[in-house]
Amino acid sequence: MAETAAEKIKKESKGLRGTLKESLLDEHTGQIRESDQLLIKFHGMYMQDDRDRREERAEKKLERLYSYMIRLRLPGGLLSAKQWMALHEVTDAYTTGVIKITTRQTVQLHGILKHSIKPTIKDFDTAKLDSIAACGDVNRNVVVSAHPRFSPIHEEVFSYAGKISALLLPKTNAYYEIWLDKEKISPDLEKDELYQDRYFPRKFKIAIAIPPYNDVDVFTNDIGIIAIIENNKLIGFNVSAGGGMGTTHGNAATYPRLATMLGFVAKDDLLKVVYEIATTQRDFGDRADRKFARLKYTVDRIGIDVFKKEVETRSGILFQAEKKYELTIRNDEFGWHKNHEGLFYYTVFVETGRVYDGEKVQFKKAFYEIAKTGKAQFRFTCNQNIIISDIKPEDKNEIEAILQQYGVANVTQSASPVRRDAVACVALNTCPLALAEAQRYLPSLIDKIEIILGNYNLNNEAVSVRMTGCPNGCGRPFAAEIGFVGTALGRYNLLLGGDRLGKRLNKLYKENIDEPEILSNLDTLLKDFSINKNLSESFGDYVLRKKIV
Ligand code: SRM
Ligand code: SF4
Repeated sequence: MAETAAEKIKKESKGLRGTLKESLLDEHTGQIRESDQLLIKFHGMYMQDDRDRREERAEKKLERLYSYMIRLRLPGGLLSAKQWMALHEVTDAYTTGVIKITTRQTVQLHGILKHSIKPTIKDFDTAKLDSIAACGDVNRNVVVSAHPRFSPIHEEVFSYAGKISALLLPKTNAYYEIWLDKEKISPDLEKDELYQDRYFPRKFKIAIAIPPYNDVDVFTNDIGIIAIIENNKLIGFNVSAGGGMGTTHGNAATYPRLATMLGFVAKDDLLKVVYEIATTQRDFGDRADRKFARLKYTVDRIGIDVFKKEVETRSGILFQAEKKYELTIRNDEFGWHKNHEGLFYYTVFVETGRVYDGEKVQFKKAFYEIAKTGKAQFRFTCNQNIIISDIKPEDKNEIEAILQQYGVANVTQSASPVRRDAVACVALNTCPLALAEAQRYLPSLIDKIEIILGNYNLNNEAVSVRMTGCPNGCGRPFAAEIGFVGTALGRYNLLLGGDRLGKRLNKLYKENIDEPEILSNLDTLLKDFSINKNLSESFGDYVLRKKIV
């Protein structure tokens, strides 16, 4: 079968350079050339337009209001105080003003005009931040359980996020040449054994979980790695492959999938095995149809045993039987906690990951003030929240006072369990693929779900609710107890029966329903649940036991 147009663009891109330099210089349009729209993703950016203003612009016969979204590469999601200040200042100078924490432990900034891209990247570079490979057919941001330095093992495992990110980073110098005006280096020096000139068939994602935490939703990744700790020592990792969420409405051949366990490897063998899983996907992945190009389809097409054997042959490492582990927590642990070294950290609830200054809460002011003290670091979680971390006991009161002053502590303490654990993707107005609202709508739907829960004495139920504006699954809705997947403006598929820990997918319950239907369905289900649930049974487990889906 013929390869896709994307394959041709990658091969002819001269190391992801394409005509990006020329596109940037064209002052007649806010757009960049079509082929560059694919290539710019490999540099961590997307061309978008304000969908709220499409009609108005069309009436005025103006081109769409084009701008760019940038996503940082931040393995493990850690920012120093200085880097937070740089992020804040870049946000205010060039973007919509909102810092969006993503479901992969990093941030996105929206609304950057074409002429502001280079200054944005330059400022990030000064702060030792980059957006290389944050998007595109490459390995994306490597995520790792966020709870900071909970034990000495956390630090050791955390370091693997950086190592894997570096191992799988494209070798091309294009980012530095195009955005930072650095010297062109000899093509020989940028020979890329891993990506060659074709890169991966599709995006590629890796997560590392540190039991008992599964805040990274490890099984939804192309490679899901679980740290195995025995007698307080990291001995190695269980490695799984073939997770992914994206589906297409009406195409039954597409499906969400949880990764399949391959087995255990010693810690010194992890990088080799990860590398060869990646090369196997590079060589066996479908390059004729992007819908089926993710590793999950490769694994199912060639069979897990063949896939595993191929990785073993390439790496020279045999997978051992998987080791025992237990994942018991997926949500973030809000408020103050102390780690093994006596340092404090505070997990802030940031609804749908939007860091902004509003009437009730001023996240940006608070975090900027905290960063200015230089007495804390910032860690993002895959649940779109933020951990103010590594605070010495003598500095705790000062940080607490800032969190109080700007309403941050209050927002965190007063939110209900269902709200605190809910996740929504970006969707409208920037996502070109959105069919329905998500982050702009979920908070008001949660208000109504809270009332239903309250009516049945379920206020303390931390039911996991996730919403996305389309079936691509950016908020991992298929791994929630209650998943909403947008089908059209104001309409969603309702999926039920996933578990709270990310070990079981949910199933379609009702198709294409609007808010009144959503609420009446939930009312009936939650009422029955409150009457018939077993002691400490979760809603997802109840739905399954009662064969509701
Ligand atoms: Fe995503 C595409 C936002 C995590 C599956 N995702 C997009 C784009 C870039 C739309 C586009 O292609 O033009 C969205 C940009 C919206 C905007 O305006 O900002 C977008 N994805 C996001 C974020 C920001 C959602 C959020 O609100 O946090 C997340 C950024 C993560 C990051 O920092 O790297 C985000 N996307 C995910 C996840 C969750 C995860 O990785 O843990 C998934 C499901 C897991 C997976 O990959 O299978 C996900 N995004 C997709 C897909 C479907 C991929 C597929 O296999 O079919 C697309 C569409 C595509 O690739 O064609 C997509
Ligand atoms: Fe956009 Fe769909 Fe991803 Fe939401 S799930 S951000 S609507 S691509």
